[in-house]
Amino acid sequence: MFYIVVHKNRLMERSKKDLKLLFVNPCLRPGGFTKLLPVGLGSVMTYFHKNGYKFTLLDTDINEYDDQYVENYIKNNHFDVVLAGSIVTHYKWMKWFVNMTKKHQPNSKIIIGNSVAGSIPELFLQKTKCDVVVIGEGEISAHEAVEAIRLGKDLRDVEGIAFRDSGGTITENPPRKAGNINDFPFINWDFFDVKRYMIKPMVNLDRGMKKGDTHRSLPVITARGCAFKCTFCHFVFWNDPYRNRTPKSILAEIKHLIEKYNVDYIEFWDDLSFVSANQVEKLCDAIIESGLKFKWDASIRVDLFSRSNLSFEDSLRVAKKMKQAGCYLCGFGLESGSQEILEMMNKKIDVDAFLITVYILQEAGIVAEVSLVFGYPVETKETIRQSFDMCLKAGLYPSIGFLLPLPYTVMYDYAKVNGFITDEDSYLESITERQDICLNMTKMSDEEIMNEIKIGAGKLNKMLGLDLTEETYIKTGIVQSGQIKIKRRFLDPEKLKRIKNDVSFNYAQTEFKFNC
Ligand code: B12
Ligand code: SF4
Repeated sequence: MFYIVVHKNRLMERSKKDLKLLFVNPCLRPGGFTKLLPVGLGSVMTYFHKNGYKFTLLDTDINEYDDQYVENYIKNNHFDVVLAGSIVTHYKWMKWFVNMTKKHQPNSKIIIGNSVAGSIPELFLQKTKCDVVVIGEGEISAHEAVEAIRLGKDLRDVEGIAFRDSGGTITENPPRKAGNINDFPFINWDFFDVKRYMIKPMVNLDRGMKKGDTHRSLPVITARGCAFKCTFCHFVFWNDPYRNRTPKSILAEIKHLIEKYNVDYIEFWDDLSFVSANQVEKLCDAIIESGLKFKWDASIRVDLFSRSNLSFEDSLRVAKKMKQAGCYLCGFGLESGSQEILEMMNKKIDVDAFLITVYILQEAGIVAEVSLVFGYPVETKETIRQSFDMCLKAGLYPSIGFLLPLPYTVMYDYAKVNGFITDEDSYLESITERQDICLNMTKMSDEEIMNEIKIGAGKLNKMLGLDLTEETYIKTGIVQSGQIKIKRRFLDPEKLKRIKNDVSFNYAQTEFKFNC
């Protein structure tokens, strides 16, 4: 039974079946050579589906719909609620999308999640005609907001959102406590054109693989959030404790993906997949025991082994087990070769741990992928050199990026306080990607920074025998690091400096408190 209540703003209590929902997947990189499934959106849609909702998906990414197409679609199709989410670098597009949708569908409710709105709820509601911003973890908050809209209930009772009421007042509700990560349903990829998304080129070629080889890959989230708080970083689970799924739950999802889509590669797209060697070892034991065959990659930190205070032999044993369990690549940030900058980043790593980790991974046959962040205010030519020196010692070509102050980070506040950002709205409209110098807060000119980078990247390019040109030092396209032939220096385990372990408990059961 359902009943209809006519409301001032034409909202009516409806059955779930009658409420027309549209989910929109924006295109972050038009023309991008690989298309990546939107895990967050997929998870929210799956949650709605599980709770009895039907919906339409407008996937502008895989279909490469241009803005004119999107506008025509919105003009010609009516929806009661329109939901979308994206990273904050997509602010300009999202503003356009929200205001355009409201123009054509003034009575639709618009709900926006992910960092584009959730990291700047008040600003987003001020600068757009959005009705509800979902802050942080999206599944339950978005569902409750839609339920409130459907049933004509007060949005004030929905935790984890900010909204504009009919009088135009903006209210931010109390945050929602993080959900149990093992309880969220496995993402139902059938809502997407999954086949077109899942076939990808092997970027880092492994033994026995040739250029042009592809893999069938899908993402799996094994953990939400991170146990650290670097000053340039923000992710939507920032205010939640670090949570990781049980090996049983992760493997059940992977088994399902293998059986249903015949995948052979899994991307663990976590902020931080493994915080300790113990955690990764448990998962590897479970993978090996399950007999499932697939390759995978994961996000780790430079101190994966050292933080657990493992001996060199034990670290290598764990890394070899990772390889045996299918680990193909581990990505991590050295960020800088300067200890002073690492401290300003609140990175809590020791530069020396980097060389040891790279060595251990490579000895085990795992591709190590490292990223650097240039452009902290105290960056100098010397510190840039120090960063490249570390990469030269390790024999690794890094992913090169620049400090891109994003809302809800210490460096964003720094940029505001020091007058680098005076108008947030126009700053956010102007930012692109970390591969571009969007805001230079150093004492060097852009040219000076770039020249120093060219020198360091040039040396690496030569040493590693890559065919990069000055134009592709930063936007490399594909660096086939699996093909790089370098002579590895052997490090003496006795002489390795280790960071004393300060974390030896299960992060999944821990609430972290941070000072910054
Ligand atoms: C995959 C990925 C990408 C892919 C995106 C592919 C895609 N289709 O999603 C690519 C490679 C394109 C990408 C690019 C960039 N990325 Co990225 N990326 C990730 C990564 C590894 C996984 C994202 C993910 O799946 N998360 C898991 C899901 C469960 O979380 P979620 O997406 O946040 O979703 C939750 C909420 O946000 C919300 N939500 C999400 N969508 C929606 C939609 C609706 C309707 C609602 C209501 C709620 C909602 O609910 C979800 C479930 O709780 C994250 C790290 C991470 N683990 O989050 C970084 C991350 C999102 N990326 C980040 C950054 C910095 C970038 C870049 C700016 C880096 C760069 N090169 O400059 C670029 C942006 C490019 C651009 N053009 O703008 C930052 C985000 C920073 C920020 N403040 O937003 C992250 C958090 C990494 C980090 N720790 O720094 N990225
Ligand atoms: S940069 Fe990495 S280690 Fe630092 S807070 Fe972000 S996800 Fe965590």
